[in-house]
Amino acid sequence: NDPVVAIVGVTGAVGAEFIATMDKRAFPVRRLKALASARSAGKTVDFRGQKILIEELNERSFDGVDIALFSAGGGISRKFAPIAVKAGAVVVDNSSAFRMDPDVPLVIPEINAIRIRDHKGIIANPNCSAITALVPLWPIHKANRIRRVILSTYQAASGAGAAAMEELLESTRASLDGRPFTPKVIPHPYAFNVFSHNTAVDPETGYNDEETKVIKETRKIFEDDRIAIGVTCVRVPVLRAHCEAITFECERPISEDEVRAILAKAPGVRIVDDRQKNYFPMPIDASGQDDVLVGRIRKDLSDPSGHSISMFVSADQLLKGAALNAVQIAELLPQRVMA
Ligand code: 11C
Repeated sequence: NDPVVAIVGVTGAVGAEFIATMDKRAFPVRRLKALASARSAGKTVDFRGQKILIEELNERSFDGVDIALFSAGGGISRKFAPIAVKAGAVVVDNSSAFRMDPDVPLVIPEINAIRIRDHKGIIANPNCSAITALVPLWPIHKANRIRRVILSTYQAASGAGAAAMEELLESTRASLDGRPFTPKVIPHPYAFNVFSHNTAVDPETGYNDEETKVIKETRKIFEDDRIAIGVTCVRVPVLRAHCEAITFECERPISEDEVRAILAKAPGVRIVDDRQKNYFPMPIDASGQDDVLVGRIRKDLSDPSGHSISMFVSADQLLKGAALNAVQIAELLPQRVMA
């Protein structure tokens, strides 16, 4: 009675990690349907020693499918997720299409797995910058409510897709060779550069879409509309792990030792915090890892009241930021889905 699983966007950076993550976690699969655009149809992907033929996504793709993992952009999700649900599948959607829909649970299993039971066919996977911050912030928030967060991201190329990762590599090679390079995917020269996140900027607030998502999704996942959040999202020339500098203010005083003790027990968190060796979370260590690495845990010296702590975190954008979180959700789907 193992489920038939469809992956929509199987040739993308997240699609490949869906397959690797299901394999690593021995996720039960009766049959895998590999779905992508017409461009990739007819190619194959490897899954558990088999070559699976990639099929073009169409309106009949979900017949007989129990679980559909989507990562092919908001437009594809908006069109095909309802079709998949109608065909009887439960959709775990990695896009932002349905995240703020009140009928759609927005789930990080370490935080609100319980919300999965409310689904009406679609469960949304949060934005990767939100997941990276919230996995370590949640157990602190539970112990001593966080009333304000200021965070800045250092985001990897993978968040903009496989083509952006390739562009980072290509533009770096061109730069080292002294060759000219015209960006095709990213709106700025990527090699040896840092730029504000490549999503639309609201002309009134000055916040880009990524920043707005972090604010809205945090409030929905924490079920706390009062939490005050300021965010700056920036892209750095790193392949696949995001970093974030986070300062938070709690309702009651909190010490760095208390934060360390809470995080030492927190699921999905690994403390990397060696002041002597100046060794803290780095994308090179977070890449390929399931946990959010947390370090530089220290008192925020700008708040003499003792309510505020700063820290620095890093997590694999393709794993905990996307595929791993989605597969963890799929693992928790009620048995009836698999019947
Ligand atoms: C990035 N976080 O790193 C984005 C990618 O809302 O799911 C994912 C965008 C989203 O650029």
